[in-house]
Amino acid sequence: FTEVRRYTNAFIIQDGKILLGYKKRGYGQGLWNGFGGKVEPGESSLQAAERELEEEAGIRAQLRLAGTLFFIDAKVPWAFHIDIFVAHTFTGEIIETDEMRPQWFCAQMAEDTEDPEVARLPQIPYDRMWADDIYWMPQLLRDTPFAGRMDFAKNGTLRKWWVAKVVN
Ligand code: 6U4
Ligand code: NA
Ligand code: NA
Repeated sequence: FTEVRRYTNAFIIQDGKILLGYKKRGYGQGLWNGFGGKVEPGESSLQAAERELEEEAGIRAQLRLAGTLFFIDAKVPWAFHIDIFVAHTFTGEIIETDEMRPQWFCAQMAEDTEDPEVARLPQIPYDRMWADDIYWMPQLLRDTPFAGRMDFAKNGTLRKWWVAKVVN
């Protein structure tokens, strides 16, 4: 590959639940993920993340950088630099869009869940998410800054990865 392309991915984590979207089209179709997309020319990744969250889920939030990931996918001739953002509050009404079907998931261990409504939510569907997500989602849920690197093979399997905590 000869290019790096910048992307964003944003999660709302609130009261023991996490908002994910089912990707209805394009790259990662059929997987659950945060809301996000390409950073446009002239935008910061924060601006892009807030714009994409509104475009894909209909809501606005003051996002904060939670982590940074660098992916290589043997099927794609560029590398992905993805900034992961989080917010604990948002404004507006969550809506389904052409690209994403939003849904809340339980973001706690069952034994930690006191709110019965949260306990009834489905668990985070790691088996229907990008294979790397299970390695950094715990850091995101714990509010630990993280960085990572993942290599996907042509057949879609995760060949190599690491995730580390950012300490300063
Ligand atoms: P268009 O259709 O051009 O508007 P856009 O919404 O800008 O597309 P899209 O949806 O293709 O971009 O962005 C890809 C999304 O997939 C970004 O949110 C980043 C995310 N993504 C890509 N590889 C990922 C991976 N391995 N793990 C992960 N998210 C990934 O969790
Ligand atoms: Na997108
Ligand atoms: Na876009």
